[in-house]
Amino acid sequence: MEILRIVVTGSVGAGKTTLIRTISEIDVVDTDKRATDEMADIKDSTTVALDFGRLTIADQQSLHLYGTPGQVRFDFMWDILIQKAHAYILLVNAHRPEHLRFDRKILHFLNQRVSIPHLIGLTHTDFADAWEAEDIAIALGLDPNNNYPPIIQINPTQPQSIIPALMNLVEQLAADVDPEMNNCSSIQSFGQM
Ligand SMILES: Nc1nc2c(ncn2[C@@H]2O[C@H](COP(=O)(O)OP(=O)(O)OP(=O)(O)O)[C@@H](O)[C@H]2O)c(=O)[nH]1
Ligand SMILES: [Mg+2]
Repeated sequence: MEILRIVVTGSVGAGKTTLIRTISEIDVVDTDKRATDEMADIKDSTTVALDFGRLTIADQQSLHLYGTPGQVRFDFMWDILIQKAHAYILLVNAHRPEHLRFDRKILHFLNQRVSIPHLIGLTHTDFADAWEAEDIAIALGLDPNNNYPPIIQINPTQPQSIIPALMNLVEQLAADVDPEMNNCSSIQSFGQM
């Protein structure tokens, strides 16, 4: 069985735990605890260590999804989780521009640590005043002349919205291993999910 470990990271309330709960085929192992500080204004609970879920994408291939905490006090978990990751998704809440500075910090940190396939998943784009992808790219410090990662809208509450993002990562991974592999069977069957 081939296991691809995918880290789902991003700031508080971006939708990391929700994404993993929505797509996982097993009961998610989560470490959400009741929020007691200023976080309580945003939502009731927050991840303090990690989330874990699994999705089988082909006969002998599955994705193991690891969600990080979003709060800065648990930032050491980003380091622990990213070391063994094959790819990662940075979820960015397009409706909370005040979190973009922190998202930029996570992105910078991860790219210093690893060089692996990744993408930016924009959440909360259903809010009328959500930021546009181009503005978020600028705020994250992405350089348009320097081939930046895919930016994909994701609604973490909807499996159909999550699958294209996961497919994109699997395709990036396959292309890294062998540029001819974009036609491999797991990608084709995954696309039909
Ligand atoms: N309307 C809307 N709600 C969303 C979207 N994405 C996530 N949510 C909601 O936002 C909240 C996000 O909560 P979590 O999934 O716990 O967020 P998290 O990123 O795990 O947060 P921490 O663990 O605290 O860092 C949930 O209530 C989701 O249902 C979206 O795209 N649109
Ligand atoms: Mg969480």
